[in-house]
Amino acid sequence: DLNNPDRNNRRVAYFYDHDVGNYHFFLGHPMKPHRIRMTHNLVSNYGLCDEQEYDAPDEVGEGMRALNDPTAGMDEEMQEAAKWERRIMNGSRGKAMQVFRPRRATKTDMTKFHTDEYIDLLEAVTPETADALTGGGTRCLTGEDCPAFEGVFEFCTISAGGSLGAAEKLNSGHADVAVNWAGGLHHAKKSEASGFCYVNDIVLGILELLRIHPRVLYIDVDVHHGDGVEEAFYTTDRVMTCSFHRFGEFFPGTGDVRDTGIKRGKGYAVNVPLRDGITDATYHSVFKPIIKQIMDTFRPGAVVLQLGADSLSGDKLGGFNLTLDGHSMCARYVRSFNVPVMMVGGGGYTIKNVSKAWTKETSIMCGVELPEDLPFNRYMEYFGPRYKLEVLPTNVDDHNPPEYLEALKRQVFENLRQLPH
Ligand code: TV7
Ligand code: CA
Ligand code: ZN
Repeated sequence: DLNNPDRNNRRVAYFYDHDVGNYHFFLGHPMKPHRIRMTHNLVSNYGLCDEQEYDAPDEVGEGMRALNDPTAGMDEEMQEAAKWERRIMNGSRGKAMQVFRPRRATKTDMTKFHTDEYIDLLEAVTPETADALTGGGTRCLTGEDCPAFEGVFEFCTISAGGSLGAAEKLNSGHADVAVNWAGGLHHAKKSEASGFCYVNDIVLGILELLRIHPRVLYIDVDVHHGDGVEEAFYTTDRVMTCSFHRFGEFFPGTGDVRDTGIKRGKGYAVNVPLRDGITDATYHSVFKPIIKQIMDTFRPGAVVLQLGADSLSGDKLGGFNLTLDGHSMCARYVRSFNVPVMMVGGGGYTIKNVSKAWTKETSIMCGVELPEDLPFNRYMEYFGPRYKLEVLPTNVDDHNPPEYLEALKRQVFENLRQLPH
C-alpha cells in the first residue's frame, strides 16, 4: 500500500542504467550484472517506480524537456521541491520514488581514489590485449576472478557513476535515501582489481559524502569482508567501516575482530567475523546492538549500506543462512535512525534471490509494504514454483554458538569504548 503511514516522507532517489544488464563477465563466471536488470524489472512491476519516468539528462534534449516538464523555467531548487510535491499530492497514484539514470563516471572521478596508471590500463584493456597488458595476469587484473571482459571499463563507469550520483543527490539535500544496486564493489583496491571488483564505487561515493559530512559510516552486509573500503579509510577517524562477514578459509581472508585501524583511524574499523550457517536470529543478536552502539558513539552524518545479497540462504558462494526478512531487516534497522542513507548492492550469486532482496530493500526505504505474491514480470520463470517474495532458510548447521557471539560482541564493544565520545 503506497499510502502506508510508515512512508513518512522519506525521499528515495533510485539510480539505474538500463545498459547494465548487458555486460557479461566470462562464461561460467558467478557475477551476473543481469541480476540488476531483474531487480529493476521487479521493482517497476511492483509499482514502486514509473518505468517511463526517467531523468536522463544525456538522452532528453533541453527543447523536448521544456515541452514536457511543468517545472521547466523554475530554478533548480524549485524544480526539485515541485517534483517531490507532485509525488506526494498524487497520493496512491504517485510512485514511491524517483528514478534517475546516472551520469557515467569519468577517469577524473575514478582517480580520486585509483591510480592513473591502473585506470588507464582498465580503459585500454580488451580480452585480446589482456595477457600483454597485465604481464600475463600478474598486474592489476589477476586470474579468473577479474577477467578483462568486453566493456569492462564502461561497466565500471555505470557502477561508479551510480554511486557518485547517489552521493551527490544526498549531498544536495534533494533526497534522504539514494540507491545504486549496480554499486557495492567493495574489494577493488587503489591500483588493483580484486574479487570481481574493478573500480571501488563505494570509496568514491564516501569521498563525495565527506565533502559535506564530517563523519560517514560504512556498513557491509555482504558475506565477504569489505577489505577495499576498510583499507582506503584505515588511517582516518572520519569514516568508520563495519563489516559482517564469513571468516575462516574464506575469501579474502582479512577482517579479524582485532583489526581495528591504525594511526588516527585506530578503533574506526569494526570487524565482525562470523562462521557459516548463521541464521536471522543469531545474526541480529550481533548486528543490532553493534550498529546501535556505533550510531550512538560515532554519530555519522550519512550512512553507506552495502547490501551484498550473498549472505542470503542458498547463495551459490555464500554459506550464511539468512532469509529475506533477516537480510532486509538490516536495511529496516539502519533506516530507523533517520540519517541519510546510500544503499548499494555487491555480491549475490543466486540471482532470483538477489532480485527479491534488493526489491524488498528498495520498498523498505520507500516505507511501502509489498504483497508476498510476485507481480507478473519479465523474468517470471526464474521465480517458480512458488512465485513468492521470500527466501527460506535451509537446514544447515549454525556454526556460531552463543558463547562465540557473546565473546565477539564483548570484544567489539570494548574496541568501541576506546573511542573518544
Ligand atoms: C563482492 N569465490 C565478491 C566476492 C569475490 C569472491 C571466489 C570464485 C569463483 C570465481 C570464478 C568461477 C568461482 C565457484 C568464488 C582464491 C581463488 C579461488 C577462480 C576460479 N567460480 C563480492 C572471490 C573468490 C571465476 N576468489 O564480495 C570464473 O566460484 O576465492 C577466491 C580466489 C582464486 C581464483 N579462483 C577461485 O561478493 C561483489 N571466486 C568460475 C569462473
Ligand atoms: Ca561484509
Ligand atoms: Zn560477496
